[in-house]
Amino acid sequence: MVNLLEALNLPHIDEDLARVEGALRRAVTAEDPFLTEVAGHLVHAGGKRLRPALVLATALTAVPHVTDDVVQGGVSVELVHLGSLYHDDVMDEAEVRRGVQSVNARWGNLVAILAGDFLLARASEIAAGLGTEVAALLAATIGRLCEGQIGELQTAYNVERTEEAYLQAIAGKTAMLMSTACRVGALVAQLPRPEVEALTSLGRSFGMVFQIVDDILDIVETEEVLGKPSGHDMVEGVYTLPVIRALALATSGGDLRALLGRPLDAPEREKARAIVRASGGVEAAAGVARRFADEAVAHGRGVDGAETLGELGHRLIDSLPVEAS
Ligand code: GRG
Repeated sequence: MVNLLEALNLPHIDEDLARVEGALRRAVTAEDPFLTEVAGHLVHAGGKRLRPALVLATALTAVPHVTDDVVQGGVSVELVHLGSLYHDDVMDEAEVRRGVQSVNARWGNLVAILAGDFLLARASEIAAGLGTEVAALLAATIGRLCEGQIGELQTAYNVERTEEAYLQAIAGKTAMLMSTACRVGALVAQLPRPEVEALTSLGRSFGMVFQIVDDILDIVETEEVLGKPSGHDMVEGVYTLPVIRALALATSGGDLRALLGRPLDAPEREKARAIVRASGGVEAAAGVARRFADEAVAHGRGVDGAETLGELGHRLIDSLPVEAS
């Protein structure tokens, strides 16, 4: 998989992300040492820091150097992301996240939920320091994440899940925060309104690509490459775009429909993955992702210095082990 931070090709990315890292660690420090440990757990575990990098990248289209406000913008979006991961892992009963034991597995659901709330509170506090518009944006983003996740829950194990329902769910659960990251960078760097809007749309389109690619990888990649069991979405009843496309095809749809609609054991999961891989559904999903990547390029053309950022979705699709159809 392509390294997106490298693909952004920012001149001082290591130094700038080191500043984000310092501020992030300070932001998750609580008065209580136990809460500090729990809230810092996934921060210390790593993660790509893609969303703060998007804040930096959009801001750097307007300003020559990353300011402290841009750093704080990056911290606030990463904190929302972290808070959502804490809650998501409770919902999924996940054991592992970012290569370490998940917070819920280590300390239980109650602690994980409260620590997730704490991260969201810190995100809100930091956003408020960046102005009313950023504060309102972060609040609206948290709401959209919840809506996206609820949409996904409502269609769990539903073999009639529509492509529209899928796209709406991922727009909320993933693309909104990528879009917000780009908007925060643009707002804090005080770009003119048309550029703010173009970068917001760019982030949204890129976020759609990011999630579709993630959903494709769950079907096509091995557990070793993913660092988690593949086919997990189907096991959990989350029928993503390659599956929705395979279900719609006459050749694969019937066999797949007979398997899905309920939890799967390991042999059933492998059978379902094989059907989807052979169906052409993966290539069709990559084709949809490519259209969102094209949209991102078009939005990037509206902003001087955003060409590389606009191309990021294409870099991701190029790294897939399948061709788009
Ligand atoms: C309370 C904010 C809040 C949300 C509640 C649980 C929930 C609603 C939403 C979950 C949304 C979710 C987990 C979406 C998936 C997002 C995603 C693509 C995660 C993986 O992102 P990466 O690959 O992860 O950037 P790293 O670990 O590298 O940061």
